[in-house]
Amino acid sequence: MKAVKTLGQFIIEKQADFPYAKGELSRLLRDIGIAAKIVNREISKAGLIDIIGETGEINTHGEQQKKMDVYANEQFISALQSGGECCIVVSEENDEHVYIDSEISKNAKYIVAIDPLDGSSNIDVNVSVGTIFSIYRRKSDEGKATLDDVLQKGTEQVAAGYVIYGSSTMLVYTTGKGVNGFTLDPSIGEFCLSHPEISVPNQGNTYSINEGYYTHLPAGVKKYIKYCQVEDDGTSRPYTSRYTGSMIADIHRNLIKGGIFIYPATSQYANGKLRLVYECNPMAFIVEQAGGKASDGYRRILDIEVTELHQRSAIFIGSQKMIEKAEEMMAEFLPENAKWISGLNEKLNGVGQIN
Ligand code: AHM
Ligand code: MG
Repeated sequence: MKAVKTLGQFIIEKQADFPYAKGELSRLLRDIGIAAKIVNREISKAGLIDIIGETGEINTHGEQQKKMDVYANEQFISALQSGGECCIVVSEENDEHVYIDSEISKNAKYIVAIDPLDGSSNIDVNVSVGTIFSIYRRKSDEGKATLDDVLQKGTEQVAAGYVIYGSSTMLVYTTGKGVNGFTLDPSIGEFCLSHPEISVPNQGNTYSINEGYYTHLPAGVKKYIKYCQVEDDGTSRPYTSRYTGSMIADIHRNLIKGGIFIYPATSQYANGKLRLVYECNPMAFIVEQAGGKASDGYRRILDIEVTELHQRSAIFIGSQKMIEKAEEMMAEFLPENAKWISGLNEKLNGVGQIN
């Protein structure tokens, strides 16, 4: 019989990868795992309890807050508070960064950015939703951390992961040494290693984008969509289109089977919809660690300067070859303001050069 390895056992084993660490990161990951189980418990009975629907409040992005968004936010913040390893939480559900105000947490080393319930509009109709998290080491050594500690580029992440509450519940994470996935076994209440060393196929045959926005899409994206739809035996086109409205569900599928997920800038939303700090950066770190690629159409997501907590970014993420193809088409239709994209000329290598 195959031995089961729980998330807790795996985290302890992997602590040896960080010889100078004192176990705080391991405890942080464990706390996130516990909160995920609590949130999962409530989501799985969402139709039975009064947790579906809206709170009547509007969140920081002008969107209706769902009851489950608020519940998940509280659970994760409370788990991080009792763990004592995190000094600040940045959440999609809070306008400002939240200080974990306790004696043990104020000098804690880590900052956690979180989207407690991504795709929450899907909860009312029983489609997969998820939690995304990203962990940074604070820049300052001690005392009260500041916003400056929080605004770090994606390359500075020490760990990132997501939980998908789907037909089964999974936690997938990376600490920069590959990506591993754990499935929740409800009979023992533990996340168990089910997808060791996840690797994204270089090329897939699925594309995910909200084609309802077609009229508002950049010309390069329109061209790429048409490319996906054209018959071509050599490249197994046409590709299949799959878009759930839950980024985690779409990216998780592409992570396992290969594919591309695009949420571009549109003529209505110049920087796209998804948030850099707690949506794009963590997913980019995971996908890169699994051998894939993540870009805003022109440059690597993880290299983008972070200037605001709720900054938005376009994202093209998934199988390496598919992202490169989409980037090639984006480069043919550079926006007028493309000059500010540093290093773009070098990267374009002669295609669509700007002066
Ligand atoms: P949310 O964080 O408010 O749930 O929004 C993020 C979600 C993503 O999961 C999904 O890919 C996207 O919004 C769907 O947006 P749209 O309906 O514009 O296609
Ligand atoms: Mg979200």
